[in-house]
Amino acid sequence: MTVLEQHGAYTPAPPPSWRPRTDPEPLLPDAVPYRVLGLGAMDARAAEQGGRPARGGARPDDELLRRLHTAVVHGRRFNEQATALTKQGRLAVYPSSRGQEACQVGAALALREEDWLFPSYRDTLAAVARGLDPVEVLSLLRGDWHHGYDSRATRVAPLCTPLATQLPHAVGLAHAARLKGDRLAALALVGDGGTSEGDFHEALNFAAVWQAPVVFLVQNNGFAISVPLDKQTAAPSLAHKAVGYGMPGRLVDGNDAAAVHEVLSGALEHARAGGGPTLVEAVTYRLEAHTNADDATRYRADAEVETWRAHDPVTLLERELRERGLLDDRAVREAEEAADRQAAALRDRMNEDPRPDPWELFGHVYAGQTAQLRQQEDQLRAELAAEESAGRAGAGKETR
Ligand SMILES: Cc1ncc(C[n+]2csc(CCOP(=O)(O)OP(=O)(O)O)c2C)c(N)n1
Ligand SMILES: [Mg+2]
Repeated sequence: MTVLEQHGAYTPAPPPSWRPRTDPEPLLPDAVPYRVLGLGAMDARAAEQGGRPARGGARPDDELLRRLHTAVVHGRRFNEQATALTKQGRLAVYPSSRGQEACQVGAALALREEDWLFPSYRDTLAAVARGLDPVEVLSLLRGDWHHGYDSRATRVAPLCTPLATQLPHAVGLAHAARLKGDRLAALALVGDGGTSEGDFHEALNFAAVWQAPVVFLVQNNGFAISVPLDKQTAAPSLAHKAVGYGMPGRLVDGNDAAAVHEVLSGALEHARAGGGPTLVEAVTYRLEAHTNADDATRYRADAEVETWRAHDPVTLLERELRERGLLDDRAVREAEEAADRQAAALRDRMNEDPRPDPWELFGHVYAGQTAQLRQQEDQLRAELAAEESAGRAGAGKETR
């Protein structure tokens, strides 16, 4: 006898406690990435030809465009400087976000002071654009055991290297804030590759079930090291994944700083107001290798990179500002010179040798010291003392 025969006709019905929040339709992302920059010019051309205006049509204010431009110019220069510091042995590794500056800056400027940012290792610019000290932001990539800045004071979690583990942290913080009655949102950044991690699934599921005030920004830069997106997912877009969790998905042009800023500002405000989480996919491209230790020519064609250079986030903003009469050659030069000065200051500070306190190695491992650590600490003390007395003896000989 089968189970069906035993119990009669089986009518599938959801358990009574389960109620889908909405129809799937409003959760679905747009078919094409949302854009803002260049639409004015496209509208003008369309009007000349008697056509319809371009989709969207939002007009960000001039002041915001200027701020975004200054920040992306500084961001690009910062990426160049940090990459140079790896060659000079001053940074252990650097994952450049060249090409992704609009995502980084758009994200940072969409945050309010009370909000939290949960970055990944590639999101140094977002942390710097939020106002953190660049040297502190680079601490981990310099090889320091410490992540460099005070997360509580800055409301920026450590740059996270284990993929997607920052996402459940962001959801936990956002949920706790809601329980405490704090009106804030958490913005968690993750890469396209990170969306294949279990932590991504768990974070989005919890966020939607709890309606936590959190926004997930996937920077889809085409690759997870050498793995292209088509080997990562069979979904129509990464933003579509939102629907399965019961939250809205938004697709945005990740090279368009104004569009990223607008979409994230809206999603963050929705979250702060109690509307729940949003998944935003920003379509962008990593113009450089995964890190300075990677050779991107082994897995992608130069022609592909060139196509994306034509859609460069810095150029897109510059063109828009020039079209609106807000930027001329002199202003561009001034912005670049200011970015050069900041990069030089960063270089000088990074050229100073850090003086780590060796005893910190043992200080924060366990609440109480273990016998093994005590032994290692004694060994190090003896070695340092021997080095110091050898140094004194050497110095003594030289003066004689
Ligand atoms: C849990 C975990 N697995 C594997 C790695 C090794 N790893 C470092 S970066 C990376 C690719 C990540 O790609 P993506 O999420 O697209 O971010 P992107 O580097 O493109 O910004 C991998 C697999 C890791 N850091 N953490
Ligand atoms: Mg990627």
